[in-house]
Amino acid sequence: MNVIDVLTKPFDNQKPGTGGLRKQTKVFMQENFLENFLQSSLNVRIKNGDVLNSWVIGGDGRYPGVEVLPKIIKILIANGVKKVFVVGKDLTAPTPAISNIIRKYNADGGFILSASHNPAGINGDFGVKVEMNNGGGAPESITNAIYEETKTISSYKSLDISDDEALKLNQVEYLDPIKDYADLMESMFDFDAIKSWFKNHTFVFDAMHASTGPTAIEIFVNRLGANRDSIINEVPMNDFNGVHPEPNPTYAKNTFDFMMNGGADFGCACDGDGDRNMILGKGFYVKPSDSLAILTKYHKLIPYYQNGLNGVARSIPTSSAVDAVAKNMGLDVYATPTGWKFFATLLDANKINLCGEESFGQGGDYIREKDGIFAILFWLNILAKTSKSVEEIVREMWNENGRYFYSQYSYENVDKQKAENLLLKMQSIDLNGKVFGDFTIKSKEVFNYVDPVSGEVSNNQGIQIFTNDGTRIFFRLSGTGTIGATLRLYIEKYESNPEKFDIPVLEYLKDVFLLVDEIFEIHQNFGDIKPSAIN
Ligand code: VG1
Ligand code: CO
Repeated sequence: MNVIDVLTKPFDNQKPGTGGLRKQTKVFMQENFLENFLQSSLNVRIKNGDVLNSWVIGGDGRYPGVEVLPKIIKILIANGVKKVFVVGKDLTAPTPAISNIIRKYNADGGFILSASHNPAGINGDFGVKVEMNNGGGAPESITNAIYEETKTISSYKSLDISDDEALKLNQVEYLDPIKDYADLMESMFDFDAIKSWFKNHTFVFDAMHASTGPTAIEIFVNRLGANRDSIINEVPMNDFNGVHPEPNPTYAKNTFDFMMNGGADFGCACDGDGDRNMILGKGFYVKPSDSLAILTKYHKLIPYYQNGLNGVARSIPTSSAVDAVAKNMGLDVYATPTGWKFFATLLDANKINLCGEESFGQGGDYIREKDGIFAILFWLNILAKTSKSVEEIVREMWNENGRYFYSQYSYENVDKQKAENLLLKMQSIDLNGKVFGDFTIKSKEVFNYVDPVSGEVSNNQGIQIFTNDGTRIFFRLSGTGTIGATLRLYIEKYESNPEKFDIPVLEYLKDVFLLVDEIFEIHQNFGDIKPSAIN
């Protein structure tokens, strides 16, 4: 078996985004596109002086993960990796379960073949999340260096063996991650209490035909006694059955409607790669930002957190509900840029033990990825220990702290150049003291982040505006889209009067929404567009 150098030419579009490199599947399938990116990623680690002894390959099961597996194995072994762990049947496993494998087997890194919640298949998207030895996504210093490598790469390493031979190499070990992950969850949560809860409550879990189905069956049905029928869309498919596997009211509409019509006591869903979750009560939708605040409030009910937390973190666009709860409990709160990789240093340094994002993601210090099933078990544990309903839990929090009305608006697939120009303009423009209708801009700042642990600087992570009445507006461009650009607008407004808590969120924020359109000249720039997903 000889190591060979295969000549290649650089691509100019391999800059990793919020969660790795994501492109349309057809773009990824161009000759050497994947190979270039993987070799560039390994080059950066090798140049950093890291010894790459063992490596994990996982994925959310989307096409063409299984098809490209032999190529990846050859590249890894040719680069000196001695042990390759291939995770999941048909390369299908939730990202958090893969993160757990990287940590448990002390791997030096990993490639997760996933474009997360983006649709899959030949007409969908594909992606690679580059993982570090802590089981988390590579920090910006690494992804920027990878991007530089991709601009000049001229060859990649491989082996002169067939695909079949590559799959059978004795350096390759195939792992089923489900047992390890389920054991981990069982060690963290009160499974006896949840088992009792399942005896007299109804439940639905929507796997959206993506990676979480088999893990959900093992945990909720086999270990916790949930009804087998309560796990729906559980068969993983390499195109996710054509659905957009994003667990929110728009894309998990059937489950959302079922729950809003009172279908079960508790409903939930996970995204394509299982790191996001949606939480629903009977006729009640829990906003992800509120969910993070509630997990924080009740953390002592969870055996794993019974001795308390050191601190919590949220991404900057996430609502401040968690800040209010944490303050009451005397906990530190950190605000990081969007993307789970920014939590990793805080988790590694044990400054925080729980964190989350408004985009349906929460997780903790036991791995380095967000984790849909973790958040769901956390909720079940709370329900089982308090004997309250989802709605009661949320309303109690609002009554204690006030309600942070919050919404995220995404304008998908807009002109990229125009979007980038708008962001640049908003970065430089002076808005302080400007009056728009009933609102006066109190402050406008560009969010530049200095990692409190590593000191790494990440500039231009979005624009934050406060108005005179305490409204907070955040604006950034998405880093996970694959066509055009996506503008993300986040609005938060605090309300202390309980009589107003039941005003529908979009109605409550209507005036601010119009203000945002005016400030950012959305219609002037992009014509008559509407936000295509409102979370
Ligand atoms: C989105 C979310 C962000 C999340 C990221 C990856 O990024 O806003 O909170 O961390 O997706 O999640 P962006 O740049 O499109 O806003 V996943 O489940 O796609 O790995
Ligand atoms: Co995801």
